[in-house]
Amino acid sequence: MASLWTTDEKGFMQRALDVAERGRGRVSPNPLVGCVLVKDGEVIAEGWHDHLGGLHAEQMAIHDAESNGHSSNGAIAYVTLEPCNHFGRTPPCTESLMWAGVKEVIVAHYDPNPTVRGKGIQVLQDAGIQVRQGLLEAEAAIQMRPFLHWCQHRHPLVTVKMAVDTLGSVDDRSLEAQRFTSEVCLDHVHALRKECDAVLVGVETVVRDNPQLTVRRVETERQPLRVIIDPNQRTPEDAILLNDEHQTLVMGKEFNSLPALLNLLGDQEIQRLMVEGGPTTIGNFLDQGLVDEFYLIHSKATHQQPVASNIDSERLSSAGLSHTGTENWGDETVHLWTRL
Ligand code: AOF
Ligand code: ZN
Repeated sequence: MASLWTTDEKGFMQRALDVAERGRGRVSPNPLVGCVLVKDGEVIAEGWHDHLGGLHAEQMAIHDAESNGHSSNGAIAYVTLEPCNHFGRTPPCTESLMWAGVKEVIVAHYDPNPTVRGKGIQVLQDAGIQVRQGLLEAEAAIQMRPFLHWCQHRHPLVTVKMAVDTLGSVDDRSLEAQRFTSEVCLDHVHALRKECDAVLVGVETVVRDNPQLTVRRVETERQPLRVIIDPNQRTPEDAILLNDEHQTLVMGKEFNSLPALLNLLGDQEIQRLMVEGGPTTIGNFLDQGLVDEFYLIHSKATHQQPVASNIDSERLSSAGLSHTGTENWGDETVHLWTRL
């Protein structure tokens, strides 16, 4: 079947997806959204949802057109998410688009938010604006995956990060707790943490590493909620997690059932949870089929007294994950496994 969309149209929506990236790590629990306004085949303005509480993408694009001396009247808006039709942190984008005189709106992905669902497109059509939906929809779905996942399930997308040595070991018992991956790799880990609303470890990790679990190596305006699974109250009183200025939740034995914990986090609008625990905690998430993404970091180090990760391709596959990519993070090779 011939493509419904022209190359130019795809290019404009791709640009909307690209500008949406500027909000990454800054907009949760809202999705990343981008918008470009096109007139006579030229982009006259662009906008994105920049930070929580900031303008929505469409409104920023309309504003951008005005400040560049362009009129939005008669423009086509390419927007990665169905425009909202509700008064929330901002007034409805549907009204802004109408007032701006936009003649057509092309949408990548519908908005599954129950207060918006379907109505945004309907309202625009009722106002005589042509609307087409579905352009680069799959790409938009990947970009806003935690938001879509949370709208559907009301609990967070679970992203696991685990580093192993050449033997598949996560730690060296012969040494004090220490990092065995490169500095550049650590930068990537912090960038990934920044995209997550919460970071979880088991109490073993707190006892052994006394970690901070904050975002430090990349710029950020907020810190993730830290979560410790600690059924037997073993978190040391002087643990950094309990004594710095950031928030930590200690989950006791009533949260031995992980789905209940995920629901509780979902209620707090935690849309993406990073699990950085040791083999026991990560194994529990895997065995219960609760992992959506797994970053397996392969270091070139070899431990003297290895602690087995018990993670291999077979275990990841049987937890419902597929190998979807390989990246280099400094000296390390990272295999990404994803629930498709
Ligand atoms: C849009 N354009 O750029 C975004 C939208 O609380 P609010 O007012 O910021 O609304 C958040 C909801 O609006 C969010 O859950 C999602 O449904 C939609 N986000 N909509 O038209 C945007 N970020
Ligand atoms: Zn909006």
